Amino acid sequence: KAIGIFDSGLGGISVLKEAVKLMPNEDFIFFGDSKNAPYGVKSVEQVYALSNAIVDKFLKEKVKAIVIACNTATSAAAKRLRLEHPEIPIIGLEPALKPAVLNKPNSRIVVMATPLTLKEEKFANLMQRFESQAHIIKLPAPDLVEYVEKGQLDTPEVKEYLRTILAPYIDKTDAIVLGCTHFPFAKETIQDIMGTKVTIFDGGAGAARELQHLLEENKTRRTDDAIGKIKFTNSLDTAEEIALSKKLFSL
Ligand code: DGN
Repeated sequence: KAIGIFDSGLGGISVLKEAVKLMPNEDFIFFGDSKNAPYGVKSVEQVYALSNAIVDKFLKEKVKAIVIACNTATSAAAKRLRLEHPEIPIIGLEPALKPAVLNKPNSRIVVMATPLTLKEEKFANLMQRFESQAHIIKLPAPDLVEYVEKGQLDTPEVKEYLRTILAPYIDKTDAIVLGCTHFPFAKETIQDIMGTKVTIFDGGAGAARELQHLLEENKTRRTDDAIGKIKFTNSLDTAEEIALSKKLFSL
């Protein structure tokens, strides 16, 4: 059985890459809801409804686990989806604040994410856990989602946008947390702007490890060493969208 991974667009491919790296023998189906992207500026109810429809679709495809490769959908819908679908393990994504805090005591950390992720209760709880150990700043970056959706990772427009929003934090930041799965694709551009002293964290590898752990616990981890199949699907069912998905995967 395959593992279903979805995102409100193509960003979740950054998580798929980590999962494939860790478990190359598993089969994966990636579903990008690019037609409805971005989720980051929608209401909780809308994000839940869209995510629930994707979970139903994956259940029909008989996947063995589902990864919500989207911080926004995780904060808005993961809890409810898990309660409503106890028959399937559902893994979510959250901003990698913990590793950033543990990396350096009392550091100054900028968390980049969508407006919805940053204003949801889930992030407020996460922030509360760590705010006595670090100086944490929330930086919404919704336009970066749109750029990555268009395959723009280091064009002059992206650089200009990132330079503008990051300007107040240059030379005043120890770490950046990429709290949106679209953002790792622009990691190099962000690193160039912030300089090499800034450490960048994202949640993809952690989510992949959690997935592996869960499959092992459920005894559904594939044990042979065959090369797994990866299928890219998208709500914008066009050749361009699938080609862009494959390109992002190969970066
Ligand atoms: N990739 C999504 C996330 O991790 O939050 C957000 C994309 C969006 O729809 N704004």
